[in-house]
Amino acid sequence: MVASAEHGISREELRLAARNHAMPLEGLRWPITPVGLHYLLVHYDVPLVDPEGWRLDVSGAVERPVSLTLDELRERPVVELTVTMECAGNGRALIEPRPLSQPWLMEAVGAATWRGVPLASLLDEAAPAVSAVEVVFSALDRGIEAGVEQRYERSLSLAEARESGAVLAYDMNGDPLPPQHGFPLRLVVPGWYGMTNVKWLTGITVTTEPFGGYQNATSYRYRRSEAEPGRTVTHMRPRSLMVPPGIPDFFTRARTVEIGPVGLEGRAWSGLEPVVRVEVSADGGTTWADAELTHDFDDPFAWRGWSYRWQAARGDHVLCCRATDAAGETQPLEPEWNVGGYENNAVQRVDVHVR
Ligand SMILES: Nc1nc2c(c(=O)[nH]1)N[C@H]1C(S)=C(S)[C@@H](COP(=O)(O)O)O[C@H]1N2
Ligand SMILES: [Mo]
Repeated sequence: MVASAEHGISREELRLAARNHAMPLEGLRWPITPVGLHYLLVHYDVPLVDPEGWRLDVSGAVERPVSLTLDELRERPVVELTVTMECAGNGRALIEPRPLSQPWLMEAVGAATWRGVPLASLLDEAAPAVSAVEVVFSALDRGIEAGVEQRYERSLSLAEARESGAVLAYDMNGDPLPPQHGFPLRLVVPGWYGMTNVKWLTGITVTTEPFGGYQNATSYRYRRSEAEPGRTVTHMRPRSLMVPPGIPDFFTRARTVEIGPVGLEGRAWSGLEPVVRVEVSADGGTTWADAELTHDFDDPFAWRGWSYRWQAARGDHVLCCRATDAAGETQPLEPEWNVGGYENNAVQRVDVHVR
């Protein structure tokens, strides 16, 4: 289902947009996004979870099933990691015609420090069978999507589950997870798009068959047409964003800045390889100049800061930024259309009036 730009935003899209908020772009100023500014996406309803009755069960094709309370999880060896997380549908509302779903512009992102238990250690303890192929992560939230009633569930291959550095997180930025971000426990898989990071986690099931659940087999597939099977959506493509300079117009959010030197800043990230370059354009992407990169975190999947000193001349300008990762992948100027509106990492454009 799609809508053209001239159709405007429907009531349903507006309701989704109001429930699932983005990070205001000035939030890029913080190296770790304050919790209330981190983007939010909830497919169904935020569940109310009683921590006393809650358990994490590791079961299926394992030698030793494990069932843990929250206190037992907190007593285990701790890991902490900072990751930038972005929704796979970020940029969806900028693709023409617009796929009908959560209508993100480009701010469905945030960075947080997660603390919890390494997934690999728990899997080792449960001892997956030699015939095991996948690990399914099951959550407490339920709903209906495209007519399919389900609980939110996603799988990883057993190798990905063991080797991706995934964490079963109970703290976000030093406090217990807030309800909307998955209390009491969520999966965090560094470098992957948001949908992989299952919130309200309660079950981990090792399987000997590939998981055919909706969120893997039907949704989150990159397809150019409804007819093709497509490929799975996995790691975040390289992307950079800037803090819009100057002051905004209330309604259009167009920017006004004073003539002379203007400090531009932002952040850049990528899910497969680290970002090695950010460039800035002041003419809508015709000419580019290198920005300076900072290295704020040792975690490879946390974003990097960038800055650039722009000599603003009187008139109207379109500012852009683009990131390149260590594999040489660069952000495109235009998005590539696909059915779900996924992986749109086209460069940001910011209209600025210099006076
Ligand atoms: N149980 C559950 N986990 C979930 C979701 C969900 O709806 N239910 N949404 C996923 C999607 S699509 C994204 S983008 C991220 C968003 O995480 P956040 O809201 O903490 O930013 O959570 C993922 N995990
Ligand atoms: Mo998402």
